Amino acid sequence: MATDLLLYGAKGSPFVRKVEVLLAEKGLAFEIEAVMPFPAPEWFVAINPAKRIPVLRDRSVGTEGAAGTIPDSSAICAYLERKHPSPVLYPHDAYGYGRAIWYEEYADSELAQRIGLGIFRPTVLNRLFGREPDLETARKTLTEALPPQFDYLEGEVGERDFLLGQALSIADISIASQFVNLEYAGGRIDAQRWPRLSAYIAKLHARPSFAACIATERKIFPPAEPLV
Ligand SMILES: N[C@@H](CCC(=O)N[C@@H](CS)C(=O)NCC(=O)O)C(=O)O
Repeated sequence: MATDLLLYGAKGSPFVRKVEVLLAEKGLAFEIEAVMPFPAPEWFVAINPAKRIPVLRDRSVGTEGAAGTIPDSSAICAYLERKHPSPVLYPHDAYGYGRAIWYEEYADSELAQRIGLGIFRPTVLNRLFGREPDLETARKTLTEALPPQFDYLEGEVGERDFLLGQALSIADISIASQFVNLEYAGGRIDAQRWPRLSAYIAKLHARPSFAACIATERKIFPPAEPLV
């Protein structure tokens, strides 16, 4: 076994990608074992009753059943930060730390709901599973539900490359990961209307950690027609 870290998940999940990017930024080697959650296999439900990917197994802790496993991308990333503190991806000052956790939660709930459930699933996943894409839902989400979120992020990003301080943090990784799914569905951030957000996301996606994930995933999710 070349590495202790085994990630259960599937390509295309923004939560799996979030963990992959964090692992890459920390320079940690890992293996992926494919688990599709629709529906999750029985052995997997036994280690994650939420039936969701990702789950990490640290084989230095346990190799069978639930031993050594941690479900949920946020729990996994927090675990990896504690175990492998360099480079620091959670600010150390109390306020910065609180803000980082807020942005992570915002990405995983508010953005994921709109981009994942409102755009990616009705288009990309429908096509992947041989169903008719629901473009109407996706377009409505992109043009009505997402703009207030883009306005919020445009203001938060300001002139910065990173949301918190001078360095990449879990906040940037979580947010940028959701935007990869928007691109796979043919959704774009209008750079005229949200220039800062659009440049911020583009820079993050160009980092080797994100670029490597995107290059692999592109084989499954080829460029889509623009949604609008
Ligand atoms: N809070 C979880 C969310 C994970 C999640 O929702 N994963 C999706 C795939 S992107 C899933 O497994 N969905 C299965 C389902 O909805 O049944 C995390 O951060 O890991």
